[in-house]
Amino acid sequence: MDTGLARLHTIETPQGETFAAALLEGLRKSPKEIACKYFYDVEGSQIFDAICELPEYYQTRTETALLARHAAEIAALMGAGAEIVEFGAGSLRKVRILLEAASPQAYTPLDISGAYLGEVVRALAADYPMLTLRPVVADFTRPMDIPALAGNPRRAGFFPGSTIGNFKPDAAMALLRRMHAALGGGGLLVGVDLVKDPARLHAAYNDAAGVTAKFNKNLMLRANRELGSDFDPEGFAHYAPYNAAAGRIEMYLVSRRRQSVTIAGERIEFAPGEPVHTEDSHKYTIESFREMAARTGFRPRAVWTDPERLFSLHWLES
Ligand code: AVJ
Repeated sequence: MDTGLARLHTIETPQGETFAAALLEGLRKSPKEIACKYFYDVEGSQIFDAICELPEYYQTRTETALLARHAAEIAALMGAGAEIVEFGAGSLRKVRILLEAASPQAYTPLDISGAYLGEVVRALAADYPMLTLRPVVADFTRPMDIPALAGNPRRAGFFPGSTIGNFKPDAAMALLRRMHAALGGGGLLVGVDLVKDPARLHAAYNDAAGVTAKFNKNLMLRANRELGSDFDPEGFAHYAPYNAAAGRIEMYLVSRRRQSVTIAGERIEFAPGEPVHTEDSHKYTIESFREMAARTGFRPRAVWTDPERLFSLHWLES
C-alpha cells in the first residue's frame, strides 16, 4: 500500500540551543523564567491538544468555525496551486479546512517537535495523496530558511491559534517581519485572540479539569525525563492571572516551599512563593493588531470575527 511516505522528506534545521542550556540560563535569572516553546515535546503537544477541547478554551473551536465559514474567501486570497507554509503546525487539524478549500500544490508545516510532527504528518499524507508534503522541524523564533520548491509556487503563510500572542509586541513584530521575508511576497493568514471579559480569559487558562496546570507542569516533567533533573511537580503551583493593564495572560509555576532542584549537576534554589514565568498570552483588539501588523511590511486586508468577538482571523498581504 502506498501511504505516501515516499513524499515525506523531513527537513531538520539546527535548533541552535539545547533545552538543558536554555532551562539553566532561565532558572539562573531573577526573576526565573522558562521559554514557552519548551512546552511542546510529544507529551506537551498532546496535552495542548487536550486544552483545545476544553469547554473553557473557546479559541480553537471559534477559530475553526471561522476558517470553515470563510474558507472559500480565504482560498481565493491564497490562490490555487500555492504552497501553504504553517508556522508551529501542531496537530495539523485546522489546515485540513484550507487543504480542502484552497487545493494548494504543497504544504510545508514547521514545528519545533520533530517527533510529534512526524506522527501527525503521516496521517495527513495518507488522506491527501496528491499533495506535496514537506515537514520542516524548526524553531521559527530562530532564523528560518525554507528552501524553494520546484516550480517556485507562490507561498501563503498560515499562523493560527494566536501563537503570535505568546510574543511580547516587539518580538511579535520582529517575527512578522521575518515571516514576511520567508513568504517571499505571499500573504499570511494569522489567528489572533481578542481582548474580552477578564473572567472569560481567566477561565480559559485555569480550567476546572486542571489540564492547563498539567500542561504548565509538563515543562518540569520534561526536564526530569530528558535531563534527569529531580523537579517535584507537586512542589509547584500553576498560576495564570490576567494582567489587564498589559492585556495578557501570564503563566507561572510558583514554588510552594523552599526547595532545590538539581539539573545537569547544577543546584537551583527556589524560595517559598518564588515564581517561574513560563508564558505570556497577549490579547489584541482587531484594530490594535492591524496597527501592529501594518508596521511589519504587511498590509492588513480582510479580517473575520465571530458574533461574540472572541477571536479574529486576519489576512495580511505582502
Ligand atoms: C499556543 C497560543 C495557542 O496562549 O492560548 C494554552 C498556549 N497556554 N493554554 C495560548 C496555551 C495555556 C496557547 N497558544
